[in-house]
Amino acid sequence: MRVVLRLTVLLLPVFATTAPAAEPPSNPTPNFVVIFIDDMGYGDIGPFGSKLNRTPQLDRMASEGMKLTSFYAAPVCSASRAQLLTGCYAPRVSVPGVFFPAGPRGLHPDEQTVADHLQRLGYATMCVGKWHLGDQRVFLPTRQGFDGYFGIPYSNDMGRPTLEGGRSVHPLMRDEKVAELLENEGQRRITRAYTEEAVRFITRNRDRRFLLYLPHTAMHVPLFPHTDFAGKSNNGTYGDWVEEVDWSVGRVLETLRQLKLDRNTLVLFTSDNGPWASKGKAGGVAGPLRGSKGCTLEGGVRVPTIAWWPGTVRPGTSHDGIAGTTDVLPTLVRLAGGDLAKAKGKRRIDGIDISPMLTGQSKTSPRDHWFYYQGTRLKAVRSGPWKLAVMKQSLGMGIRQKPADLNIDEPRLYNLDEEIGEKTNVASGHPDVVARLQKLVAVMRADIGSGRPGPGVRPAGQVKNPVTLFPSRTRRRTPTRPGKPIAWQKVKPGDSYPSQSAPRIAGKAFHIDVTVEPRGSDGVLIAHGGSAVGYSLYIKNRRITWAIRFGNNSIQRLTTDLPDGPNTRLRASVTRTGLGLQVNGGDAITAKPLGVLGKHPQEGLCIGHDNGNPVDSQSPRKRFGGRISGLKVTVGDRLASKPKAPGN
Ligand SMILES: [Ca+2]
Repeated sequence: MRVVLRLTVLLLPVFATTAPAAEPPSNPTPNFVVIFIDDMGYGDIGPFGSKLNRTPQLDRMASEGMKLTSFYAAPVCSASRAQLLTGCYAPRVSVPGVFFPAGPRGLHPDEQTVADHLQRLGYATMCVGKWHLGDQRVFLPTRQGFDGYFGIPYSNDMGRPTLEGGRSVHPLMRDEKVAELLENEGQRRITRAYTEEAVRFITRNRDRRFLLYLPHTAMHVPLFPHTDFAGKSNNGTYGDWVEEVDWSVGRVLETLRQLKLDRNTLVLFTSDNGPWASKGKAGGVAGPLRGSKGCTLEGGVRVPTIAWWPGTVRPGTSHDGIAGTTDVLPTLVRLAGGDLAKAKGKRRIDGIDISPMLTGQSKTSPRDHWFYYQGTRLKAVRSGPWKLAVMKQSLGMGIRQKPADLNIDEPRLYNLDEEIGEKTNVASGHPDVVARLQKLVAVMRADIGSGRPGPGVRPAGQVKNPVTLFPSRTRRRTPTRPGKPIAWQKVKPGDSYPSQSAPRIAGKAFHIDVTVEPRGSDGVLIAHGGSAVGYSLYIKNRRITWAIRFGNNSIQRLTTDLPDGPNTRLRASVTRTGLGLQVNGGDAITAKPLGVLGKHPQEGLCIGHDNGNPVDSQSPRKRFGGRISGLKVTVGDRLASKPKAPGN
């Protein structure tokens, strides 16, 4: 034993001097863990400068590994996942945007994913988390190279109503079957369940080579940190969930250490797109970058990335070379000893093997340019420090401001080394650089295309009769036919009306008049909608509240004292200038609205109560015991505002 030990000690320095990447791994074909966070911004974790979110595990991961500071994903969820798994820019495989539940399309089953390649090389493969590349059976992870699957197969704001109860639920799948239907609150368990599943998979396969793909449901809105984390961070619910994700990363790395697999495992931590900034406090931040999720500014697609492989990836390092999710497939296949040129079902990919950059064999990235697609449109290209934008760009999904410098089609050139926030157009001073980058754009337009698909595009998968994963009511976003109007002079506490009969308030100004005789009773006076959108006017603890829900995590309230006296006249309103609440004809209290109700609430209108999912969870649950008279909802002009975009 002593001899062996001494030999090891003697040999170590020799490796250290001849191979700057430290000693090679004891087994040349490592395991892989790819942790893919949803909607986490460039500035959301400690290693990338966050002072708000505490991420001790990621701080340690970065101190033991390499930060990749110019690593690119795609602007939205499905596109980003297609890119990571196929090694292609998303529009090449016809996944430019986002898939919805029970849609007919998905990633084509013939595409060769990184899991397909590694499975053929003898790896155990597992996907734990958000799939989002189609929810029809032929599109599921188990048909794309993964031995097993566990997770919610699409975004956590894509719940659908069940057939019986009508409550919105999310399917938690085991392989190809729905194991459980989770209501929103059930999502609080999801990060922990994924983590435990990941730990079990690693432990079970400790004696095999494995690929664990761990695309978390977090940090996508609506935010559901576990109760152990809720309310614990310094940064609201978003910070709570970041801290839970950080805990999860720590659990995975600690499992690898305990099983002595750490020196044999490459772990990549990254995000699928930038932060959903239009969600305000419920979205993350892009740090020094401009833009957010859904756009091709750096903040939309440059993501916080860490590579960790003790003994191979040099600890505490940082690399600014251009790389992206397209490069994961060729890098992992190469490290696993595969040869893409000879691989079965060989297809053209855009990815490049970046292992020399990870292992320290190369100081530069093997990749010298990156193309920025939004949907099918080629919006920009980067080469070295230079980024050329060739079309209009937005600040991100759901952001209405259109800055003049982005809202033009003339090419704009930025030097990202000098100004990472890409604000100063230096095109006029560098016509040669502009011309060189325009040539790159022309080559790509002739291949994948821009707007229209080019010759290098392969089709998405498509099924004829898509079905929901569980028995579900058909969701009609807007009732097709108005129902029988409400006879306001006859309404009384306890009444419920179907959504079709309720006044059409989507996008419009409206006000509610009512006279109440509370008789000391709390209760909802009138409510229309539920946990998605709606309004609720209620009395609680001798206070009147006017609540408007604009989305799952977005509610605005106006509250004032209920005066003494038998009858109180109330007018609650949504107008062009804001929300208002007026008592007995006096001055209204007002607030600027967060938006307008973009769509007609699907749930019914209730008088004197709010059944099902209440609009405001803080409203009283029992029926209003006082008297109501003169109740009426009056709808006015259309407000100049667009409905909110659905989630991605
Ligand atoms: Ca996303």
